Amino acid sequence: MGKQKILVIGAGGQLGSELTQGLWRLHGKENVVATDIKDAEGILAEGNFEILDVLKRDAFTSFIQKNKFTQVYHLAAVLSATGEKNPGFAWHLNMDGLLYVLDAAVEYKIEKVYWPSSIAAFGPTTPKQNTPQDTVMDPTTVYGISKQAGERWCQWYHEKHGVDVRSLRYPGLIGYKTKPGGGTTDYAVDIFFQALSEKKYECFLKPDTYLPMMYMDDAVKATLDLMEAPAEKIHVRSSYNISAMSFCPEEISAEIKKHIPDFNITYKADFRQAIADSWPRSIDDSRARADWGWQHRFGLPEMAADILKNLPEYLAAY
Ligand code: VAH
Repeated sequence: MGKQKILVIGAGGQLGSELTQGLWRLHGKENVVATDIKDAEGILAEGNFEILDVLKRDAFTSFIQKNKFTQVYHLAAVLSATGEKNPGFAWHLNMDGLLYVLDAAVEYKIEKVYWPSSIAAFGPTTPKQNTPQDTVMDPTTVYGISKQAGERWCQWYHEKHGVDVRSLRYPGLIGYKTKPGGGTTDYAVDIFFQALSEKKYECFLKPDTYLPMMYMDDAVKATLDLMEAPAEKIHVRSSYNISAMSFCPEEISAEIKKHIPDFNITYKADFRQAIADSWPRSIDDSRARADWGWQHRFGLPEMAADILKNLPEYLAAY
């Protein structure tokens, strides 16, 4: 593989800010261009950053043509809860944004494209436990519908145009370097910020709502491992199931209490409960483990300890 030049679209988001740092470590800061529709904040400002709106198609395509990127990580998307409040824009960004990237990959022969799918592509009739790689998918959110359709488009562009596009069906991602971004699983992000600042948290899901989750460090490693794997090992061109753990609000609260004994959680379920109830409880990711050696490292205790150790210092620094 020759000299790499990497573009990250939506670098300012929850995944983007940490994946960009992983790309700096792998390829060198000078070879990564992080972009978003608003100015860089926090650690992102320490690398190459430009304002870029993937939906401004002509300007986006010219940017791709001028910079001769070898890889594009397209992360810009509206998440599940926010998408239900603005379905038209969620479909426009999540669907048209992906198609503009895939068309640019064909036209300018971009070597590799990464696009995130989600367990939100599954729905209420999908088997809930150990959800298989290939199964019924009847998503009930605009976000989930866009992820299911996006997976089909990724496979189509690979088969019809040879685009080396790769994808992961992320579970709920938990990180501490950005505030929650409008996801249904983001209770498990916000709870840490609230536990440290207020020692209490009002959860918008019921205490026994089990969902597949993953620590951001594992999500970044899975993404880079997938993208660095030889093409002949990638047998799934829609999107790979990956998983690390499943937990419910009651369990993450108990884990936080081990570090902050007087932390208190209350529950007030809202519209996001119905979204969570439509998703799997646990995921079978044996195909990813077999094809390219996926292996998670963080369970709930390790994740909670790592976040509560690092978050205070990170908040003080940024
Ligand atoms: C959301 N964090 O809640 C995202 C994720 C599985 C959920 O895709 O919308």
